[in-house]
Amino acid sequence: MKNYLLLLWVMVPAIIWAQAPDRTMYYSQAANHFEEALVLGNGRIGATVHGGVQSDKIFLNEATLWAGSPVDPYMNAEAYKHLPAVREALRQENYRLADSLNRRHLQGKYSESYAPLGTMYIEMGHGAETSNYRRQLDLSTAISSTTYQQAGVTYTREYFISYPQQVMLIKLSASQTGKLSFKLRFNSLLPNQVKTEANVFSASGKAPSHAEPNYRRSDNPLQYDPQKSMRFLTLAKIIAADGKVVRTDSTIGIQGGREAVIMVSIATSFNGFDQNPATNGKNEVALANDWLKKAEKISYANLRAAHIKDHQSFFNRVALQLAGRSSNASLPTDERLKRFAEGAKDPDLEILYFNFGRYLLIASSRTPNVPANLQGIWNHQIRPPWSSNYTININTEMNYWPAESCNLSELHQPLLGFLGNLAKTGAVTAKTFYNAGGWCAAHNTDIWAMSNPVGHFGEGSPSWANWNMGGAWLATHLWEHFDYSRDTIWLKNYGYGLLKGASQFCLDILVDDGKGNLVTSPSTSPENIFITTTGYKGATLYGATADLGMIRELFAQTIAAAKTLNLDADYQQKLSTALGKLYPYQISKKGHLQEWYHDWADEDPKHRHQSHLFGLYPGHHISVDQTPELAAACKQTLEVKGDETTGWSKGWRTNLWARLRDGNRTYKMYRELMRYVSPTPDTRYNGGGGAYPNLMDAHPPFQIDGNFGGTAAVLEMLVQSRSNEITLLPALPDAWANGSVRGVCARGGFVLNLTWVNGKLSKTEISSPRGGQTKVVYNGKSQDVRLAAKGSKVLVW
Ligand code: FUC
Repeated sequence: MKNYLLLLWVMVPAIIWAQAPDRTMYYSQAANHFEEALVLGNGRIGATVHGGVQSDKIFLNEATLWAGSPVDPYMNAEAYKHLPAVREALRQENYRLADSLNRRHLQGKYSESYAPLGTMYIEMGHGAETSNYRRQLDLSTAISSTTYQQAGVTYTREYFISYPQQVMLIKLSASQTGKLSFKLRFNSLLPNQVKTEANVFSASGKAPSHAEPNYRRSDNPLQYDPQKSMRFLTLAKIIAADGKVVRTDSTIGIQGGREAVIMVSIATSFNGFDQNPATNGKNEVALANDWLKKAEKISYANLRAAHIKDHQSFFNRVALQLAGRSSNASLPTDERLKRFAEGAKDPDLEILYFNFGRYLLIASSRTPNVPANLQGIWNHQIRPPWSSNYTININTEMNYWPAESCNLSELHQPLLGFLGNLAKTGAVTAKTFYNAGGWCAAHNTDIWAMSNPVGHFGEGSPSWANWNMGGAWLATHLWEHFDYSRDTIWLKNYGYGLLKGASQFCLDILVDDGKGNLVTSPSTSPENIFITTTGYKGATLYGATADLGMIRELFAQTIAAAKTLNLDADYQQKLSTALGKLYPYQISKKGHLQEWYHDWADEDPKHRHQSHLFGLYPGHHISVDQTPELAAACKQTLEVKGDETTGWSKGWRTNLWARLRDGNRTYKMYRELMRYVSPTPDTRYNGGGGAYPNLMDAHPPFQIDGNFGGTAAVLEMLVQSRSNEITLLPALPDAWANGSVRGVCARGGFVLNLTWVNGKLSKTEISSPRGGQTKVVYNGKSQDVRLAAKGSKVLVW
């Protein structure tokens, strides 16, 4: 009977629950801080809505609005001449000298910064007193709303950003005729000019031609060279059913109406990573006007319907249900989060966080060749933390961890397309810094696809500035995309060439360690500091485990890609010979996976980075079933590091524990990732990671990667896959004993629907759009599955 009721439960569509606490965020007060506000996006335009009563503040962004102009990859054209000296210092175990040479000679400029476009204010012509205030975001429609009552009148604002029409829509209404009065105003931290004409206001402005990172002291951190600066235009038009349009030099508004629609159109002059946005930019005026004109011809109801349809074509592909409804589920999201942090159960909140990650990817990753950055597309600061750039020693990659498994493969394309740009500047960096072929990228990149090591020619610590495996790591995304999609044509025409170039660079920089092993030299392990046996604390060494882990994964993938395409037999052979000679993984005296070539101590054994565990996750060459000793060493490393760390680092550890098949520890980490962090007006860099009231990841400060890491981890608990094997419920936590998931993608080109009851699979459906063969494993049993294109099958265990 109990089982029957549970089964009945998993079949009940979530739709009958009025509150939809697994896909609606709501609050009973307006947002004061960014970390409380609700974000909207169509993958290009971003908006952060505060829902204020008298004045609604909306931060606006555009994904391509960056400081800077095309990078000169030849910025340190003779750097490679110093490479032999660094290698020689390392050969002589002179780490101090190696650090100083690495720093002095093998660095380039910092990245440029993602720019805040501006803020739109809707100043309402009424008082501040309200009752029944509610502001919400429905993740299933990507529509946000603010409603409240005042003096017997109900006021409503509804906001969304249309992908099909490329404009933002805000509909304002009052329940009584004549009660709606408001005016629109705009300001920006960037130089801009506001004009009004009839019922339209326009703000045209420009981004800095150069912005210094927020951590670099400078007398002139923001420069505006008219020959280099990117331009932007924002148009806002009020379309009112009634009421009188009122206008000043800098505002437009409505007086005495009942209903009005504001249409916002934004464009920039960005014209590709290698085009000067000032002198050879796109015509942002024509673009913004064109989008506005086209959208205006369509009724609000039709714009809204088309928006929902478009959004749901992604959002509805996956559905997760977990049994149990907490009495907290009907509370405002910030309150639920606080109670959750105190230990309360709230399965719908766990689903909400998962859904929010999928929502964020749909909202931030739809602009060709422009991936979601450190803050997705939402940034209101002129010098945002870490330039809101692409930090590629973990952060950008983490943004895309859920892309394939969550059935959002198309949203991976902005990153994959960007790699084509990066490989171009990266070929110059490979030659000029390392005298190597192929292409590489270092610690950071930006919309201009800069690939050089950063640090500003000797300022940065080599521990982060000189790391050069960014291209290798990013290139693994190409194979992952193929492995999920099995799109051989894409692999042939696009992916393989980039994989080959990234592996070529690695092949060229490997050197013999004097004992017949191949190692990288010089090398660093992202952001960590070793202590040698003589007590020297440094960063530059030979053969960091992380480098070799990434190279192992990349070489194996490149070989697999070449085999799939039946190409380059000789190159395959070269790669496999090198693979066989790489310095093997070492297990330290204390039993953890050794991070350094030698068994050295760490300056900070609990450090947030754990790049040497790459082979366990996101890589695949360490696993509990195939390399149990290495997996046990990874576990020991994680035990030493502990669970308390920054947001993205928690996101990573959650996935690592899932790969170690420890469901309850994974679940514990997932809860840690969702730990309430209070919003603060200033940027805090200390304190543990978690989730802000708006569910955005707190590093702190806000950084979006942890959201995506958490979303990926949810599916990693339910399905794990390799090219030819899928494991079902590999790390199911006790807390999730009953549930179902639909639409999960697995490597090999498969899609799965699972239902489980009392911790046991009760139903498994597997399908394959292109057809394929795999082994499905559950609970120690396995079945070979072969499906024709569009074929599907129900598995019985
Ligand atoms: C790396 C991390 C930091 C931060 C920054 C954006 O440098 O070590 O924690 O996430 O990227």
